[in-house]
Amino acid sequence: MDLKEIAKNLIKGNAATVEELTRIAINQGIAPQKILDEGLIAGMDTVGRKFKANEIYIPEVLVSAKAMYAGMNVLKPLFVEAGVQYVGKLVIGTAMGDLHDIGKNLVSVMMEGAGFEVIDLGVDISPKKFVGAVKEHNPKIVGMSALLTTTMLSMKDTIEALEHENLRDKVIIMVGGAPVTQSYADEIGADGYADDARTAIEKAKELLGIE
Ligand code: B1M
Repeated sequence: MDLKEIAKNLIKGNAATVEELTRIAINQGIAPQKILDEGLIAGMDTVGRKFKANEIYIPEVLVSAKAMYAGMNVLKPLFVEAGVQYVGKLVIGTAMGDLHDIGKNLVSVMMEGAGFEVIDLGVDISPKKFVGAVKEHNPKIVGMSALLTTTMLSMKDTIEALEHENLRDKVIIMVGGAPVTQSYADEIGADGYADDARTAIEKAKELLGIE
């Protein structure tokens, strides 16, 4: 099977077809990693580039993201069985008091598509919960998303809470969301900032020192 078919259908947002083609590819004996790389990631990569170039917009990205999940859900158990190496673990959540999750979900799915193991904590995540998640999951990266000028302030509290628990130096901290800027990221001592999901992948890889 030509894995480009999976990528093409993912770009079109045909979740059921992506799921079916992923199963067919597995049944044909194609390695899960190859299906992920040349099917799902290749498709999501194109979606990310088109989104960045304003060729497509949020609704299309979300539909493609759903298709990506449909394929990932078929592949995930095989990765767990095979013990496939992820490029790194990311714990991500929306800042305390903030219920916006569309951007955070986009970042999550794109990072997953780029080979990261993603632990998505959800919305309204307090500094205490972030600290607990770092202790529990030992991630390489902690990602925080905020859409309100009020809630972005709690990102600083989370960094301070990690410092207080001597965990700050063990993780890379990335922040993003509409009101967040590079200068705010610098001000609160985050390691990385990205203004969209595609750049978030590039930044995460750069911070981890991988291609
Ligand atoms: Co709200 N809302 N909202 N809202 N909402 C905004 C953010 C607002 C700008 C609208 C406005 O007034 N013009 C405004 C904030 C004003 C401010 O603080 N400056 C606002 C407000 C005021 C509110 C309420 C307070 C309204 C009220 O109840 N009075 C309330 C707050 C609730 C709460 O959170 N406690 C509220 C509620 C809601 C809804 C529930 C109705 C809904 C959210 C649904 C959901 O998320 N499940 C909603 C929505 C949809 C919006 C707008 C319209 C769209 C936000 C969005 O999803 N954007 C928004 C107006 C706008 O932005 N035009 C607005 C699309 C998304 C893909 O972009 O999240 O920026 P974004 O993510 C991008 C990048 O920022 C980046 O990558 C993503 C993909 O490219 N990124 C990261 C994001 N996180 C990242 C993390 C990273 C790296 C990159 O590293 C970890």
